Amino acid sequence: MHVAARIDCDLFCRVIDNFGDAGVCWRLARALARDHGWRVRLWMDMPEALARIKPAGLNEPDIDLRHWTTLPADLEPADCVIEAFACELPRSYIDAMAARAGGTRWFNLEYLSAEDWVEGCHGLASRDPATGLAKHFFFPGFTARTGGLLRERDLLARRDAWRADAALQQAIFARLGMQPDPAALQLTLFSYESPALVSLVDALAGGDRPAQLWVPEGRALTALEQICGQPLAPGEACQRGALDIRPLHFMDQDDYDALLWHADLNIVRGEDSFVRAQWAARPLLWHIYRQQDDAHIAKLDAFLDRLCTGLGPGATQALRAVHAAWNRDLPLPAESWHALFAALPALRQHAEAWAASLARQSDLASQLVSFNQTPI
Ligand code: TRH
Repeated sequence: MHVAARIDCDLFCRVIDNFGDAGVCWRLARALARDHGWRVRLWMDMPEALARIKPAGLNEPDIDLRHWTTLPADLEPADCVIEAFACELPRSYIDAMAARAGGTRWFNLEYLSAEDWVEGCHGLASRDPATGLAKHFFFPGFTARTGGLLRERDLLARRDAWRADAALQQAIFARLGMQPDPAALQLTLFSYESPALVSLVDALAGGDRPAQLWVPEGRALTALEQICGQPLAPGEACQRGALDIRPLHFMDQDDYDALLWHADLNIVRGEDSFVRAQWAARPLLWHIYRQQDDAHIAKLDAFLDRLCTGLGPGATQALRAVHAAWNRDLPLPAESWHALFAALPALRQHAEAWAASLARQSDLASQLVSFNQTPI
């Protein structure tokens, strides 16, 4: 019997800010290790960002977390080297890759975008001028001609099992200190600061239906403290009319998935929570990471164009209106929020179909593994 040799991988990650860089790299490392049997050395310059999303420790036998500053000058590079988000490898390491007996494969993992140009750039190579070594650009994306999205093999089965099992749900709610009210609209908030947040609070507070807004610690909770004019701490609730604001501790990444599975509307941001909200198959509002020259607006529109295909005109308009206000710092009248709340059943149905269609694509780690096997 032929036993395939295990692939060793060096995955390099620099944390620019927040948690997305660490969050994406951790998910990729875990999918490569668990789903594909790779051994991963994860080199991070700020392991403390990872510690926030894995507070109980990493506990992954095939992932070896190393601090970037401890990278030895004479390190033997791995079979496959992934540089996340153009984080720039040390010169000595690139030279060692070029000199490595048996060769090495080198990928740059790019940021996610729904824009059309991604298809033309995915898989292209550039050569290191000093050594001639090829580096391939690996673009995540939403179409078959991109590198796909991070989705571990068992994710959707775990999501569906959790949704079907009240005891599993209660276990997570108890761990997170949550008491969801079945009569209340359930929302989660993990965004950056936006002037539209105050209009959301007002619309929910003045609504006919009770609502619970679950808010993990961080920038959005701090913004809410200013809106409410009082400190908000995990474990405490703050009532404003029909709205019950529930601060939560920043939680393990896997528990955050379950929170997204639970809610009727998830307000998410950046890259990783944005993708996870899509796998939750529930309506989402995306606060995109702001870029210079408003480059993020083209990215946002490209995503909404894809997402809204096949969605009815009323729900499309409601979804676009709240995205425009939230991301362009525009005022948002209460009617626009109420239009969104009214559209939630249609948006949920659409989110289920959207997640199912995305799940027909090969996931990012599987595509990277296949790419790694193709001869250059
Ligand atoms: O934190 P983000 O804003 O991260 C990023 C970075 O800013 C990065 O520089 C930028 O390039 C990128 O966005 C686009 O948002 P994101 O990507 O959603 O990452 C958040 C991570 O935190 C994600 O892995 C989920 C995790 N998380 C937890 O583990 N526990 C929690 O309680 C919450 C709310 C999130």
